[in-house]
Amino acid sequence: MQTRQSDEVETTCPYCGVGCGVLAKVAADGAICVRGDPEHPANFGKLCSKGLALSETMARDGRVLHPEIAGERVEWNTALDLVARNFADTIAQHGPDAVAFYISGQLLTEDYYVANKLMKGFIGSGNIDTNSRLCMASSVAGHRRAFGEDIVPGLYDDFDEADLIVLTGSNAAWCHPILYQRMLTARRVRGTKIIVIDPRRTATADESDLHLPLDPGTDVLLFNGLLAHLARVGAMNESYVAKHTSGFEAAISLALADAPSSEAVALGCGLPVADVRLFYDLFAATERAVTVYSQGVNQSAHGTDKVNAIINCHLATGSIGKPGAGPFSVTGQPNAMGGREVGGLANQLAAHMGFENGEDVDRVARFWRARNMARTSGLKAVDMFRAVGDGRVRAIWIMGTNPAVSMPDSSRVRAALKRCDFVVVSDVVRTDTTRFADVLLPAAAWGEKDGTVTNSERRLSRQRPFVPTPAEVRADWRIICDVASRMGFADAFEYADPAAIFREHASLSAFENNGARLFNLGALAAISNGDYETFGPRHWPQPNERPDDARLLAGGRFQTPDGRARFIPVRQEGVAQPANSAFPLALNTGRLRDQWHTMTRTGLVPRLMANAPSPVVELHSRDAAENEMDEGDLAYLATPYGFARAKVRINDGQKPGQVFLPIHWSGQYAVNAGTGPLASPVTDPFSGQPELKHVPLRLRREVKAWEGVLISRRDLRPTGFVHWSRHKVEGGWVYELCGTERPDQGVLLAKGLLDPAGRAQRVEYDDRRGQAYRAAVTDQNGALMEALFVARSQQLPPYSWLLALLAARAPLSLQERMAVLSGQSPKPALQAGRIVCACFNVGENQLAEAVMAGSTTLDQIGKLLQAGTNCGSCRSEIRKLLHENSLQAAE
Ligand SMILES: Nc1nc2c(c(=O)[nH]1)N[C@H]1C(S)=C(S)[C@@H](COP(=O)(O)OP(=O)(O)OC[C@H]3O[C@@H](n4cnc5c(=O)[nH]c(N)nc54)[C@H](O)[C@@H]3O)O[C@H]1N2
Ligand SMILES: Nc1nc2c(c(=O)[nH]1)N[C@H]1C(S)=C(S)[C@@H](COP(=O)(O)OP(=O)(O)OC[C@H]3O[C@@H](n4cnc5c(=O)[nH]c(N)nc54)[C@H](O)[C@@H]3O)O[C@H]1N2
Ligand code: SF4
Ligand SMILES: [Mo]
Repeated sequence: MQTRQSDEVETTCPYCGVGCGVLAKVAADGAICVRGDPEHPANFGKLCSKGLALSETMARDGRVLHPEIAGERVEWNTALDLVARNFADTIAQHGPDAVAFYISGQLLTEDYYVANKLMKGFIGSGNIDTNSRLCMASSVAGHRRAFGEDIVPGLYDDFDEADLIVLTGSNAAWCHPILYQRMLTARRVRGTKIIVIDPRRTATADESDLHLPLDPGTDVLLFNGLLAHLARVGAMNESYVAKHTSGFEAAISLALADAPSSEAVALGCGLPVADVRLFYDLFAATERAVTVYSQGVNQSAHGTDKVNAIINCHLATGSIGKPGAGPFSVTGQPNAMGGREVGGLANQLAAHMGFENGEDVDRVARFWRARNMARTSGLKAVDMFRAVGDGRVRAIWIMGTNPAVSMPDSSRVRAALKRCDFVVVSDVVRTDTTRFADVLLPAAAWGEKDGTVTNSERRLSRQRPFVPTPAEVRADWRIICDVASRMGFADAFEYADPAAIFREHASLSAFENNGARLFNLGALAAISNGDYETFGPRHWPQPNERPDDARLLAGGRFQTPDGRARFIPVRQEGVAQPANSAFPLALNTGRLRDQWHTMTRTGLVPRLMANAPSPVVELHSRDAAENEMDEGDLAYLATPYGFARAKVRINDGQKPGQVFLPIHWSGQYAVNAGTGPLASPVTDPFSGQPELKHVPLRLRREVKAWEGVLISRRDLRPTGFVHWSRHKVEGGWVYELCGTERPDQGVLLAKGLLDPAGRAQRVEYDDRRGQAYRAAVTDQNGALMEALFVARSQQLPPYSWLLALLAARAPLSLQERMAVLSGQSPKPALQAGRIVCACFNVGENQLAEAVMAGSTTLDQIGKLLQAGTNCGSCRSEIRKLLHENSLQAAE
C-alpha cells in the first residue's frame, strides 16, 4: 500500500472509537479523496464503509453557516454577547447550578477540555455531562470500582495475540468493523476462538465459533457462573489473587450463591447448558483470553455490575494487561476516551481526578486558578434534562449531540427544551435538536477541525484540517473561549490555538501527579507548536519519568489506596422493567452497519443508505404470527414512554419475545420511527447510564390502506402522513409513504407533495375512483424532476427503475414518459438490487447473477465483484446469499 503522499493530510476518522487513520486531500479538480492511512496502527490502511464514504459527507447542504438568534441570521458578536449575558444573568439570579452544558464525544479533546474548565472551574457547577453518559459511563464506573481509576488495560495488539476472544454486548462486525476484521485474521492465523454473547444473532455472531443468545440483562449471572466455575475447576491464579487483589471471598460467595451450577446459569440465562459449559471450559483452559464489551453491557440498569462481573473473572485468572488477555471495553465515539481524560462527565474532574477527593478538587482549582471551583458532582444526562423540564436548570448549551433524538424518553426531553428559558446549540448541521435553539452556533466540521482524539486503546491521534472552514463557522474550542471571555474569564481562556490548550491539558495530567494517576501526558506538557503539528499516533500514558509503557496494570499494581484491584461482589438482578400483560414484549435497540447515530452525515450518502433504506423493526416469526404480521407490514410499537412505527422484518435471529429497532431514524429522515421516545430513562445506580437495551413493548399491525413513493430532487419533510421515511439517492431523494386513510384520501395527501411550481410540466394518471395515481414532473429540458406513485396497499408498482432517470438528468423519451404513467419499467435491465457491499456498491442481484454463473465462495465473489474484500462487514450477508442462491441454482 502506498505511503503518504506529500499532498495528503494525516487525520483520524470521526466515527467510531477504533480511531482509524485517514489520509485526505483535495484533488486538483476540487474533489475530496480519502483513504486509509497504511501507517496508522489502528487500521494499517483499511477503512470500513463509513470511513470510505467520508468525502461524500462533506457537502455544504444542510450546514449551519452563520450564527442565528431565534432563527434569524446575526453577527457572531451579537450571538456570543447574548449567550454570555444570559448565562451570567441566570447564574447571578439563580446560582451556578441553574445552568448546564450537555456535550459530546464528537468534540476534540481541546474543545472538551475548555468546556469542562469553564463549567467546573469558572461557572462553579458540576452541571456538564456528555452523551458518553449514554455510552461509556458504566465502563468508567466499573473500572473505577475495580482498578481505582478509569483504565482500559489492553491494546489492539491483544486481538492479534489472543487465543480466545469473548465479545459480549458487542456487534463489532458492524460497530467496530476494522477491529473485528483483525479478530477474524487472528482466527485464521492462530486459530483464535471467538465467542459472542448477545441476545440477537448478529453479523458478529454469524462469524463466531459459539453464539450464546442469552436472555437480555442476564450477563451478571453468566459471568458469576464463570467465576464460580474458575474457582471450582482450579483455573484461578491463586497467587495473583492473593498478592494483587482484595475482596475475593465476598465476590466468590455471592457468585456461588447466585450461580451454583452451570445448569442454574443455563436456566437463568435461557441458554443450552452444553453451550454454557463449552464457554466456561474454553475460558478456563485458555490463558490468553480477551473479553470485549460494549453497549449490551454498558447500556443497562445494571451495567456497572455487568462490567465488574466480567472484570472479576479476569482478576481471578490474573489476566489484566497481559499480552493477548484482559477485559477490553471498546469505546463508541471517536473521542469518548478523550472526554474521559478531561473529565467531561458530571461526576468527574479533569485529568482522572474526582470530586470524592477534596485534595483533587483543590489541586485542579489551584492549577486552573479557578475563579469559582465546583465542589460536587453535577447532574447526569437523564437528571439534567429532568431539571431542565422542571425549571431547575434555566439555560443549557448543547454541543455536538442530538438529544432530541438520542436521549431515552425523548418526548420528555423535547418538552423540556421547549419550556427552557434559554437553549444554545452548537452543531454543524440542522437537526431535531437545533429546532429548539434560541441561539444556534455554527461549528467547524470534520476536515476543518484541528485537535486530538483518543481511541479505544488509549491512542491519541490528530484530526487535522484539509479544507478551509467556511467564513462564519468557528471551532468549538474558540466558541467556548469567546463566551468565557465575555463572562469575565478572559485571562483563563486566552489560547492562541489548540496546541496551547493541549499543553495545558497535558500539564494538568502531570501536575502533582507522582504516580497517583496513571493518566499522565507529562512528556507532552511543553510540546511545541511544530511538534504538535507533526504529532503521530501514540498511547497514553506519556509520563516524564519513565518510557512509554503502553500496556497498563500488567505489573499487578492498581490505583487503589492499598494498590490492590478490587473484586466487586455482584448479584444478578431482574431486568429493570419486566414485560407485563400490557407490554408483553421487550424492545432492544442498537446500530446498523452503514449508519452513524442520528444520520446527520451518513444519511447524505446514497450507498450508505442503500443496504437499509428505511426504518425496519425485526421480530421473531412466532411474534409476527401472534400479532398477525407479515414481512413488510407496518407495525405500531408502544412502550410505557412513547410510540413509533416501522416496517416489519421477520428474523429468527431474534429470540421470541424480543424485538429490535435501530436507533438511527430522526425527524429529518422519517416520522415517528426513532427509538428515543420508546426508550427507558431508568438508569444504573452507580453510573447513571440509562437502560437503552430493554424496555417493555407491545405492537400491533397498522392496517395500511395505501402506499406511495415520491422520487424527487427536493429536500422535503412531509407532514400529515401516518408514516413516511426518506433516503438519499443519486440526484435526489426517495420518500416512502403510506397511510391508514382511504386510498383516495392518500392520493390527495400525496399529491400535495408534488412541486406546485412544476404544474406546467406535469403529466399525470389518475384512475377514475381515485385509488391510484401516477405523475411525473419534468424540468425545462424535459428531464425528470420528480415522480409520484400512489396505489392501494400491496399494489404499488416497482419503482427502482425511476432512480436511474432521476440520476441521469436527461430529457425523458416519450416511451419513458409513458412508462411513468403506466407504472411499468420501459426495459427490464438488471438493476444492482439492494446494496450489500457498501464499500464497492455491489447489490444482491449482481451477487445472485455471480452465483448463477458459478461462483460458490466468498473468495470467488471477491475476485469477481470486489464485494466483501475491503472492510468485510458484509461478508456474513454475502455468505447467506451464497447459500440461498446456490440452493436455488441447484433446484
Ligand atoms: N455502524 C455504526 N458503528 C458504530 C456506531 C454507529 O452508530 N453505527 N456508533 C458507535 C458508538 S457511539 C457506539 S457506543 C458503539 C456501540 O457498539 P455496540 O455496542 O457493538 O452496538 P449496539 O448495536 O448498540 O449494541 C450491541 C449489542 O448489544 C446487544 N445486547 C442487548 N442487550 C444485551 C444484553 O443484555 N446482554 C448482552 N450481552 N448483549 C445485549 C444487542 O443485541 C446488540 O447487538 O458503536 C460505535 N460504532
Ligand atoms: N435507544 C437508544 N438510544 C441511544 C443508544 C442506543 O443504543 N439505544 N446509544 C447511545 C449512544 S452510545 C450514543 S454515543 C448516542 C449518540 O447520540 P448523539 O450524540 O445524539 O448522535 P449523533 O448523531 O452522533 O449527534 C452528534 C451531533 O453532533 C454534530 N457534530 C458532529 N461533529 C461536531 C463538531 O465537531 N462540533 C459540533 N458542535 N457538532 C458536531 C452532528 O452534526 C450531530 O448533530 O446515542 C445514544 N442513544
Ligand atoms: S472502523 Fe470505520 S467508522 Fe470506525 S474509525 Fe475505522 S473507518 Fe471509521
Ligand atoms: Mo456511543
